Amino acid sequence: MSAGMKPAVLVARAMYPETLARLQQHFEVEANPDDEVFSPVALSARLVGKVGAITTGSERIDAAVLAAHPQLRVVANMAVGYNNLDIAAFDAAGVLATNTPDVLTETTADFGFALMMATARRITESENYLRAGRWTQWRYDMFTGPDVHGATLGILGMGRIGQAIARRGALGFGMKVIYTNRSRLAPELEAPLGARYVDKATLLREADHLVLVLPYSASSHHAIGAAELAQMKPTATLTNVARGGIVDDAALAVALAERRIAAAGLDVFEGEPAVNPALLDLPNVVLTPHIASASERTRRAMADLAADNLIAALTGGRPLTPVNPGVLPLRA
Ligand code: 8YV
Repeated sequence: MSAGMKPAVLVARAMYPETLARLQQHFEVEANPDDEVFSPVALSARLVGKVGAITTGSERIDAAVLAAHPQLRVVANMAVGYNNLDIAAFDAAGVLATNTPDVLTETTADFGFALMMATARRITESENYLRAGRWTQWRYDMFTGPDVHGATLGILGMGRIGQAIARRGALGFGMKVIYTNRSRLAPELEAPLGARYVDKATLLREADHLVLVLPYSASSHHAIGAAELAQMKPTATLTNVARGGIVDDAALAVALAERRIAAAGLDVFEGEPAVNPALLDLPNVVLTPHIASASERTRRAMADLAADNLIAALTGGRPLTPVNPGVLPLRA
């Protein structure tokens, strides 16, 4: 880079114009206004000469990509989850990864709770019935489902979003909260929620509404499969606002079809945006296109935080939310 030239960065997907304008004050920005989802080959071509990138869950950056682009110093992921980034490879290459935690916690918890309620109270299923012109009379057992208030809320993955969902359930709906997590919460976090730390078998057995909010990794792949679904109550619901691949979607479709659990709410899917066709045919599943963090304000906050991280990392500042701070300070 010759003196006076701005460093080049890639913004891999379409982005708020205001965020792009801010990035352009510091960088030569290659944007993607058409919002094309790049194939690995196309992404690699776009990364030539770039020292930084803003990515989303749809771009995978692994050891091969990092090796092909040794000039790359920082990847700012516009998501709290970063399973699309191979962090061990980032560490090995000395490249910084950042994510967007905190700013989306409450918005994602709102949606997780709403999806759980829609699932339990059969909101989309009954709406489809109404829209299809099938509602001709009231009936005592029409679209009855399990209650939410007072029920047992099971949380798998009690991080920031899991705790925010638990708070809604405990304080707003009088739910009993049980949770399974890598480690037990501190007593001052557990106590106000009345939350009980249980093993996974107890969680599956006791939850009336099980909500998944854990990160995706090799160890959480198919954390909910046929064996786990078989341990749940036949009246229970399952809600996934975490990542596709944590649930075995094919096994879930079978369990829903055979009514081994009552219903499911899914915002994330294995191989999304493709959705297992077996799920599409079922009435007792609420399906949404990965929108749990999609409030206007939160998406802007995520974009701003990703941009702030990129700017800080490349202008000698301190990135706000590094995933692998061990690589700091970045090489010049
Ligand atoms: C994003 C998410 O919308 O933050 C996450 O981990 O799943 C969502 O908020 C999605 O990952 C796109 O980057």
